[in-house]
Amino acid sequence: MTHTTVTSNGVQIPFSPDYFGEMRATVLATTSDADLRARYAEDGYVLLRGFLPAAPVRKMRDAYLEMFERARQEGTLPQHGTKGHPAYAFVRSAPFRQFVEQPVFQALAQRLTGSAIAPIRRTPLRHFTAGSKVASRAHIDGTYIDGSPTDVVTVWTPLGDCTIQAGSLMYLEGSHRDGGLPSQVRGGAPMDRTNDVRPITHDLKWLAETTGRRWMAADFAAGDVVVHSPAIIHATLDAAAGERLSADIRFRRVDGPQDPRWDNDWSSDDGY
Ligand SMILES: O=C(O)CCC(=O)C(=O)O
Repeated sequence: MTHTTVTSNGVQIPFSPDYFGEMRATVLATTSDADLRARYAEDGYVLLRGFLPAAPVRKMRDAYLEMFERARQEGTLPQHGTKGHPAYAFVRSAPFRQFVEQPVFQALAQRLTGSAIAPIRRTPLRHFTAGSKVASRAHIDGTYIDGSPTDVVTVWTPLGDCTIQAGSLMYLEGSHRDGGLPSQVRGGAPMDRTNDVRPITHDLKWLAETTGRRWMAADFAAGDVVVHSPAIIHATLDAAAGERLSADIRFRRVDGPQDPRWDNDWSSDDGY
């Protein structure tokens, strides 16, 4: 961790131990199911280094970026993830579907929940272009998906290396254990997008100071994944070092709530 200041949606946050902590990694092979679940409950996330071989992850990245570059050069880029955008076609393509349907993802979600689980078809592909001051605002997934924390798990999968400088995902320490937090801070939180009530804030420095919690961050390499609870507040930094790509691969308990919209492929304007 060598940077002194980082930004999210253009807002600066000092890269210091007052604001940031280092995520801890879990070694799947040497961790029992009970310990894995205990850690997930305690941290609200489980970071798994080298969960996938790096080469197929990089292949996904390259395949998408090739489509994206072609469309960019042709000048035919609609809003990210809408019909006609490469991300829209990509999440519907056979290689991407094969990638997200790898049995290891479902087996992981099963181990973590200890229940029968089913995949959620809708798989967002996030792409923040290099140098753009645009990032995921602080939010909990529970706002976007119907389901209680134990019912849905997200396997956040960076498509390629994703260092802190490149816009890594971060978690507000222990925030999943305080369910009242989002509504407590919402009223007074700075917000750059007033027409959307779902994010909590784009000002990650403000949120850390207001809650007295640090952002837990890590430099990710291709093949690393993080499983997170829909109750934990998370956000990303700006993509200051290259194209920033990731997929949110989700599962739900089969005996939990089911939303028919989960069965559709993602598009960024599906209102969900
Ligand atoms: O990758 C991102 O930018 C956001 C990911 C996210 O919010 C999620 O996986 O729930």
